[in-house]
Amino acid sequence: MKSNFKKKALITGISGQDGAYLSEFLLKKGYHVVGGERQNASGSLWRLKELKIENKVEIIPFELLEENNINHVIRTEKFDEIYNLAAQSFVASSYNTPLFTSNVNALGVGRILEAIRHFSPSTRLYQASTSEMYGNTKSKKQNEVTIFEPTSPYAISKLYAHWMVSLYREAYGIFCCSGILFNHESPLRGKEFVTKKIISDLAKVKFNLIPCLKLGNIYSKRDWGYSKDYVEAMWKMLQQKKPDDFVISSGSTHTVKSFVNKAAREFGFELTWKGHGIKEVAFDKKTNKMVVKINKAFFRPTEVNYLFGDSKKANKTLKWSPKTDLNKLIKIMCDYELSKYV
Ligand code: NDP
Ligand code: GDR
Repeated sequence: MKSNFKKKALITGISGQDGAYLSEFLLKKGYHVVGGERQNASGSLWRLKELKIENKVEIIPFELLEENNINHVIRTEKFDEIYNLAAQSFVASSYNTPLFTSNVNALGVGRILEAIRHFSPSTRLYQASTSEMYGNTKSKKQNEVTIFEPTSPYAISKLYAHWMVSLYREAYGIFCCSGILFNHESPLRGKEFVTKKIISDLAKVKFNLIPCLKLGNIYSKRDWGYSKDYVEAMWKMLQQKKPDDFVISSGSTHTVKSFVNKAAREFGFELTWKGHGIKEVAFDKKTNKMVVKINKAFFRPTEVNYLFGDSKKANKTLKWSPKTDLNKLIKIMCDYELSKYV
């Protein structure tokens, strides 16, 4: 039942990285947090357990592919706020499942917007947009007015959702915002994403559990921030007087290779790189052991080469700025990884 003292929020994708940190954040603010979880065989809420909040949130079935389920949930629960974090979020997978990705990430958002419009028009919606929508833009820094040039099925699906949010705001007066978030990571990041893969595999190399770390394109640049900082910006967007879109980014950009070098140092490796292209390898200077090698299986059919966000608007309007720089983020992630081995 809805209390007078608490706002009630639905977080879709509660089992994901951002879902966990946003739950923790909203609970601290006194929210009644309802988590939408899709039904699957593993049904894992390990991230909520890790943050020791699994018993503090209410879990309900939620499936972005199922219109009846979405209509029912939004009509009966009358949320103050919905944070739509659910998505097929792995860019590389979207090349193998382009239509499924679109059904979930694009039409799924259309389903939520229609349900809000018809059954709960005063509910505020946060939509998880992405820097991937910029694709290979020529802009040196990307902000809210930079032209989108999406280059993957994932980015195209997210751009549909982004424009639908903008349309429903204009056409129907729904309070809906898109946060254009640049890459953000944490100890709870999914293991298929490059930062977590690098750190988890470097730890395994250190403890001789695997021979080396295998990567694809190490020359793409990403603007990496900390998920725990970024969920605060999501909340701030929904507390504004007027709905709007905001870029959320860290203020620096680095290559994957630079991330590897920094993380390797945390594990006691000093890397020296040799060779070019798929023959490039990194050795540890002290032991001469091969630590990293390139594997063409991890390259994508198209790549986003360079992302660097400009979040001045969020800084000015939301009074939001990142608190954790890349070195600190890497240390947090490496310390967490090492704690599993002691
Ligand atoms: P995760 O991949 O960690 O989490 C995605 C969540 O979506 C999981 O809870 C997953 O459930 C759920 N989900 C997937 N498909 C469906 C479906 N059909 N119906 C209902 N739920 C579904 O993502 P993040 O937490 O990293 O990201 C959150 C959102 O922000 C995503 O939309 C992502 O695209 C977007 N984003 C992320 C950025 C980042 O750097 N992390 C940057 C910009 C945008 P299950 O556990 O069952 O798989
Ligand atoms: P990204 O994140 O595609 O930016 O999407 P990811 O960590 O998967 O890739 C970042 C960059 O690293 C390169 N790369 C590899 N990537 C992975 N996953 N595995 C590898 O072995 C590897 N080797 C090199 C990639 O080619 C890429 O250039 C993330 C997701 O969270 C999206 O949901 C989100 O929208 C964007 O960030 C912003």
